[in-house]
Amino acid sequence: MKSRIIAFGLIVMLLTGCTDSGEAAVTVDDFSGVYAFVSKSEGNAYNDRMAQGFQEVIEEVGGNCVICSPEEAIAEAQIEILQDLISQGVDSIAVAANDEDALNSVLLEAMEEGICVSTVDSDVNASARQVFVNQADTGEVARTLMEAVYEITGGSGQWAILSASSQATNQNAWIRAMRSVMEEETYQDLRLVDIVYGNDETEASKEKTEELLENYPDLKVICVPTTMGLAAAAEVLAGQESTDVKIIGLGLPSTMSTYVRGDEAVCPYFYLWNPIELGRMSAYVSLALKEGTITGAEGEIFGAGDMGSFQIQANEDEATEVVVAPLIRFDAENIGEWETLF
Ligand code: RAM
Repeated sequence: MKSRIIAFGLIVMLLTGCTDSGEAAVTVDDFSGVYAFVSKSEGNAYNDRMAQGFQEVIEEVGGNCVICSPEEAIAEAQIEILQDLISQGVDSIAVAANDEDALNSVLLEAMEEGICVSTVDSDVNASARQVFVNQADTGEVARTLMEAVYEITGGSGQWAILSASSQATNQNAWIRAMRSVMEEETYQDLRLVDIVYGNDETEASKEKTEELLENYPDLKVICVPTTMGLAAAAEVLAGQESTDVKIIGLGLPSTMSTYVRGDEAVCPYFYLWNPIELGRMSAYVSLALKEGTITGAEGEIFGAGDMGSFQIQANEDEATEVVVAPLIRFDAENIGEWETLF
């Protein structure tokens, strides 16, 4: 699988084999190390915004940043990139995982080599990384989306989910948590008829949306917890001659502004966090791991620049994480304030 690596500064030398891990002499408060960020896939503006935030922080403190993005959102492509990064001897790796299990052995190898390993946006097994930078509380994301499904359907009827890839840890965690919210009495008249996967690709997501419309004529809502999927589904619905189907989900204001405005808006409102801040937090965590301020254990506290002080928590599965921020709700009223930012 071909992968694309965007290199900065010193990394150019690393990629051409001009230096190795033994030369990266880093002492406390010395951020001259090499900090890698591996996104889920290229061509996704959300991933680019995260990478932007990561790079800003690393470069602010004088570190060297390398951003890697596979062509497709699949684990195999990330494994290849991770193996490259290990052999180049980077100091730190932050990865948004395309699979909960498949990256484990390569990440364990990285940690055995002394590389600091964290996940961001989408986790792996807790034993294969030091800490997860979680964009928002998983239960809160699930409940917020379920409440939106409830409100838009009027509390009963058919709804479906358009997800990213079927292996993505974050997507599956949100869907699992939504299923458990659905068991509550309030949601008994709602019927989840299908879950389809558009792989965070525009064309595939559009096709899956069209299939849902065709297969379920009584569908009321499609819940789309992926930025690529939400924009694609919005485009399909906006192109329909007449449809009562609405979408809700997690989206980028920059891609959704035309779809939340007006009486006929296909997406009355949607949610996200700030992906640039998420990338910035991932960088602060990478720096704190490298500096030795934290190891990834529950209760540890670290400084995240102007974002403040954060504490590592353990989630209900005992996996450690840093929860970055509450969700932001976007609608016709406030989207103008956000659409130029991300
Ligand atoms: C997509 C990706 C990402 C997810 C966002 C909401 O861009 O699937 O992992 O967190 O949407």
